[in-house]
Formats: sequence, C-alpha cells, structure tokens
Amino acid sequence: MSDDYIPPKVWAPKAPNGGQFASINRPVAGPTHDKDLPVGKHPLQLYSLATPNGQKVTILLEELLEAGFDAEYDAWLIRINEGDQFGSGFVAVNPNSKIPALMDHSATPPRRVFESGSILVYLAEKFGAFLPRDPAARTEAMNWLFWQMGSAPFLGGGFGHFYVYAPVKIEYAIDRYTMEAKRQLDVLNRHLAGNRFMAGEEYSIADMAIWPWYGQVVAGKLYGDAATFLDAGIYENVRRWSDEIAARPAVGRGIMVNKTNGDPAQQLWERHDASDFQNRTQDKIGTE
Ligand SMILES: N[C@@H](CCC(=O)N[C@@H](CS)C(=O)NCC(=O)O)C(=O)O
Repeated sequence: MSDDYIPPKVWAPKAPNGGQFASINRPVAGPTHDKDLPVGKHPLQLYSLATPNGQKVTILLEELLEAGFDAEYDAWLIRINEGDQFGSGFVAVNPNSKIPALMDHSATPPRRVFESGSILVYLAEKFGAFLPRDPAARTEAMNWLFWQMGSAPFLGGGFGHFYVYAPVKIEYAIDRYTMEAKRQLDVLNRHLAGNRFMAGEEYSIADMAIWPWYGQVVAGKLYGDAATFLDAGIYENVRRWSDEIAARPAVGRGIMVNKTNGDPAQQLWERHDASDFQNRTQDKIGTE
C-alpha cells in the first residue's frame, strides 16, 4: 500500500490485503461450492444477515406481523464472512451473491426476490401495506426508496469502509466520503424538517429502507464513533425521526433477526416463530 501507485495496463487480483472483507471479495461471480439452502415451514423463506440491508427486510416482516398480516417467515443465517453467499443454493436465489434474498413458496413456481428494495416493494404489494395508496404519497415513498438504494453505497461502501474497515486510514478517501455522507444527512434533515416520515404522514417502506443506515448512524449504532465524527447532533430532524422509528416494537425485533454480534440477548441467529424472540435468543441457546 503506497501513495505512489501507478495502475498497470491490465489489473490483476493480488493476495488479500488485510482489509476487513478482503477475504470474500472476488473479481468473478457465480458459486464457489455446492450447497442447498434450508427450507422451513412458512411460505416466506429469508436468507440474510443483520446488516442494514438485511434489517430493512426483517423490520418490514415484523411490522407486517405486528399489523396483523399473515407474514410468518423463516429467517436463515447467511454468514457472508464465511462465504455462505457463494453456495450454489444461495446463488440460485440471488445471482449477485448478496444478502438479503427471499423465496416466496406461496407462488407457483416458488418465486425468488433479491435486492432489498425489490424485496420491500414485493412484500408491501403482496400484503397491501406500508406503501401509501395515494398516488402522490406512493410516488414520494418510491422516490425515497430509490434514493436510499443509490445513496447508501456511498455511506456504507464509501464512508463506512474507509473510516472503519480499510487496513489504512486514507485521508483523501475519508474526506471524499465524509463530505458525501454529510451531504446525504443534510438532504434527509431538510426533508424531515417538514415531514414526519419520508413519504409524509404515513410510515412506509421508504423509512424502513433508510432508517437502518442513516437512522442508526445518527444514533451512534453504526461504524464506531461515526456519529461524533460526522457531528450527527446537528441533524436534529433526522435524530427525531430516528428516535421515533427506533421506539417501534417491530423495529426492535426486526434488528435482532440474523444478528451475530453485540449482546447475545439481542441476537436471534435464526427466526422461525414469533416465540423465538422470547425463547431462542443466543443468550439462551448459546453462541457456538
Ligand atoms: N443492493 C443490495 C446490496 C446488498 C449488499 O451489499 N449486501 C452485503 C451485506 S450488507 C453482502 O451480502 N455482501 C456480501 C458480499 O459482498 O460478498 C441490496 O440492497 O440488497
């Protein structure tokens, strides 16, 4: 690693450089090994991990259940650090080898759904919930949902990666992505000054997509001390919105599903039943 690197004419992969996630990065797609995915008893089978992209979907599923919809699901753990996303079964559900991925076995033939934004829209349409019916509000929800899908890679893959995960602290990269992360937070802050939720008065999948990233960053739950570094206190409206969403019981449950770090009492590696939140958290069944 140096600051006088001159790119060769044709790039070639090197040995892992020690950065977190370096061991799972590959320049090619497709499976690395044969492995079928488990299938549980419910029509909806989720294969995921509690990163912000995974949490979007488990928050929606828990909100649907809380609202009385029959959205029971099995959530299976995909350990991306161990390469589970490159198993043949997973790749058949998501050829992009990234969590979250969903199978809907109530469809004939069973339907695969990948990309977290697509999963949110699929479930919101399937159950007729959390996507406003009013065309103006629905358009606004879609605007913000797609805003999140395009913006969060700069927060996670850009800011988060270089601030926390990169093996060296590169001032140029940290400055570049901090600038963008703060600009995005200001976009949200200005919008939320006049709106309770992203699509107006109605809590929607746009909030569920944005909160796990930006809501958790301003609350100090993502990327170490990023909230201090980003001076997150100045985004008052984002804080107000973030706190309101964090207080929802379904959100509290959703962020526990497929979680493998932090307090074992807040980790539910696999979720197959509503009672699992009481009976099967990792403090009760172990973390081995
Ligand atoms: N645009 C995708 C991004 C998904 C994504 O980046 N997932 C990450 C975890 S947050 C992942 O599975 N990474 C594994 C890998 O890159 O091999 C989505 O929203 O579903």
